[in-house]
Amino acid sequence: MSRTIAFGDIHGCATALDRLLVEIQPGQKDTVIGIGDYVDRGMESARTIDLLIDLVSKTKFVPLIGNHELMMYHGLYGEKSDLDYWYQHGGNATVASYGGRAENIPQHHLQFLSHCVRFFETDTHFFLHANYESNLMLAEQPDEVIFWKHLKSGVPAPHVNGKIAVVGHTPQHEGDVLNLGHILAIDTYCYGDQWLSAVDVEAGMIWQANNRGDLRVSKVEDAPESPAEAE
Ligand SMILES: [Mn+2]
Repeated sequence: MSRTIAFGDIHGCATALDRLLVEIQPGQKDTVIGIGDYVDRGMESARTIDLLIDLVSKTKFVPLIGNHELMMYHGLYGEKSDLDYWYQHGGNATVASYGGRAENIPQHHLQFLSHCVRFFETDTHFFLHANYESNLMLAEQPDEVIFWKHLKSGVPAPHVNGKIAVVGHTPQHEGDVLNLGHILAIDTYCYGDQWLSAVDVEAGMIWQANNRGDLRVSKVEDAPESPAEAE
C-alpha cells in the first residue's frame, strides 16, 4: 500500500516531527511532502533538517520551498540586509540551533535547502506552500503568491486543473486542519503551542503531534456548505 502524506509547517518543532514519524513510519512506497517552513521560530531547526534528510533515503520525499527557506537562503547568500531580515523573522532561532553561528550550518543542510521545489502534484492533489492563482499553471505561479500570500488575504477559486490544493503558511490558530473543499490548509500552528499535522490526503486521515510529544489522530472534516473564512 502506498500513501501520499503531507506534513504542515514544522518551524523547528523537531520533537513533534519525530513523534509523527515514529507513529506513521513512512516507507519506500510512501510519497511524503513537506509543505515548507521547516526552519525558524521553533527551537530545533537543525534537528528538523536532520530528520528530513533522513526521509530522503527512507521514502519518496518531496520537500517544498516555504518563505522561511527563501529568507534563509537569501540571508546566507545575499546582502547583509537579507541576513537582518531573516534574523528578524525567526532566523535567529535557526542560527541558535546551530550553536549561534551561521557558519556552523553544515554543507549537507545547505544542499537540502537547495533541493527543495516550488510545487508537487499527484493525479488528485497539488501541493504548494502558501497560495495560488486559480487560472495560472503551477509552474507559472508568482513568488509573492506561492510563497507569501496568506489565505486570509484571499481564498482562491478552485484551480483550473480540477485538483485539490494542499497548502501551509496560513496558521490555523485553533490547531485544526481546515477543509474548504478545494483547499486543505494544514499549518496547524505547532510553534504557537498547537499541533504539527501530517495528512494522508487519499485516506483523509490526520495525525497530529505537539512539542510535548502528545499525539492525536482524526479524520479530515467535511467541507462547509457555504464558503468559510480562512482563519
Ligand atoms: Mn510560510
